[in-house]
Parts: sequence; C-alpha cells; structure tokens
Amino acid sequence: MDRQFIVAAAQMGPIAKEEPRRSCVARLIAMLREAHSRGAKLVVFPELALTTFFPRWMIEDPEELAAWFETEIPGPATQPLFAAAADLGVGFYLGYAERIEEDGQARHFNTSILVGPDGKILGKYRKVHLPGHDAAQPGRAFQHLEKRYFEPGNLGFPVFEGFGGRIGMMICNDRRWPEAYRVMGLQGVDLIALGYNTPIEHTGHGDIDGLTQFHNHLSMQAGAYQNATWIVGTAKCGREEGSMMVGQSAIIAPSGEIIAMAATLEDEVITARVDLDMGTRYRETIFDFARHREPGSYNLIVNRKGAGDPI
Ligand code: ING
Repeated sequence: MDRQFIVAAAQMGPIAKEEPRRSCVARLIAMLREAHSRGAKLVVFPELALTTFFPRWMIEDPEELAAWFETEIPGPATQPLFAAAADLGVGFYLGYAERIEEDGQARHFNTSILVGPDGKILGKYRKVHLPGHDAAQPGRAFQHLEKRYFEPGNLGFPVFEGFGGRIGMMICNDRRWPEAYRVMGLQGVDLIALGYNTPIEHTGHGDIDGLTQFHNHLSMQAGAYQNATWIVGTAKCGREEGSMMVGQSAIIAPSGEIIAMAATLEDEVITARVDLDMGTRYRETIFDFARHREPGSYNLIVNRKGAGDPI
C-alpha cells in the first residue's frame, strides 16, 4: 500500500506579548493555505503557537497567568483554524497551553493535538519533560518557568492511527530524551510531529556553547534514526520579546537525514514528500527491536530517576 504524502512544517517567527490569538490564528491559516497549495496533507505548527513564550517571565498575577491558557479547543479564537483545515482537507499538529478543571481543581499542561483532515481531533499529548525551574532564578535576563506553570504530562507518549500510518507527538524538550522516542518506537510510530520554542540562552548563563542549533538537530536526527521514524520539527523562532530562539525547522527521514530545513527566522513553510514505508528497511534489519533489544538489561532506565551508584 502506498503510504506516501506531503507533510509541512509551518515555522512561526516571534509572537509579541500583546499579539492577540486571532492574529496568531490568521498567521497559522495563511501557512496552512500555503502548505495546502503545495499538496500537504499534514501541517506541523510549533509549541505554544497561540501566544508568546510566557514561561520566560515570572507572572505573579493569577489572572494574568490564566489568560495565556486555552480552556477549550477549538474555542472562539481557534475555530477558524479548524474550519479552514476541514475546508481544505488538511490535518495539523498544534501546540498550546491547556487549562482543564478536574475534581474542582485547575490543572495546566503544555499540550499538543493532532487534528485529522476532517477537522476532528485525533489525539492529544501533554509535554512530559518540562525544562527549567519552578521558581524564578536570580540574575537571569529571561526565566524558564515551565515547571512552575505546567504539570508533567499525564498521557504518556501515545501513537495515533492517521494519515495512513501511526503518528506520535512530542513537545520541545521531549526531543532531548531518548526514552520519549523509544516508547513511540515500541508502538511502531511512523512519523513524530514536534513543535519547539528553544531560547539560545536557556541556562541563564548566556549561550554556553554556541551549539543550540547543532543540538536541536542532533537530538531529532538521532531519535529518527534509532527508531526508524520520520520527524517533523517545527520552531517558533527569532527574537521574541528580546529572547532569541532557534529556527531551522526540519523534516527528518528515518535515515536521520534532514531532507528539508527552514532558512529564515520568520513564518516559513517547508514541505517534503514522506514515504512512511521508508522506516521499514531499518525496522527489519538494524533496528528490528524484537530481535535485537534486551529489555532485561535496561531496568535502570525505568527504575532510576537520577544518576546514582554503579549497580
Ligand atoms: N525549550 C528548550 C528545549 O528543550 C532548552 C529548553 C533550550 C533546553 C536550550 C536546552 C537547551 O528546546 C523548551 N520549551 O523545552
């Protein structure tokens, strides 16, 4: 069965703090239409694609903080995106800040959804690996307070049937953790959609190594190759409220090769034809998990959180 289709990464340039959601949605719709004009069936938008990257600030006022979250999706501001996608028959991945009420408690997640070509939500993922801190760090030009504003995701790393294959999702920092890819690899994932907001000066000590771009691609290329999966990694990038974030959105083949990459730090659509069967040649040989993996030797990976003494 032919499992080929055109996929797009719809990279966003900066979103200003004051930029209204409807403006972001208009940008997303414009790129959706551009991707559709090039034959794309799936468009991957960035992490937190509806607002500026607000975890860069310490926000004390609860109402100010709550305003960064979506309480329904689609909602009034995002419905036009879902309608345009259904009208064009194009699916998409969208990252956003999610607020739910559960047992009378408000809960907050850094979330992404996968939407089919009919505009219906196929699946949801909540970011497991939250970088940065839960309290403001002194002396930083920008904070990184995802651990303060979000809970770790509670949906695991699910894989969803769609687009002729199995589609998984990650969000930003997840791509640096091999376990995230492997859990999806063990579910036969064919393509992982991934949005990111990656500040160059994440650590608070300036650009510690000048390698943020290299590590961005290294993480995704390794994950793709070691799990025989396609990866579409889409940035929100450029200088956003003074914070420079990496671009170089990329479409990466199961071979680990980058087959398309963004060239700007602005709204930019890149596309590529993916063959979901390309991973097969690796899954049936080098990465035939059933023949080669030895889970009995991997206990530390599941049972130990931090590095410890030799066993
Ligand atoms: N951002 C960054 C990411 O993992 C970061 C945090 C930046 C970590 C640079 C390491 C180096 O790409 C988010 N939002 O996870």
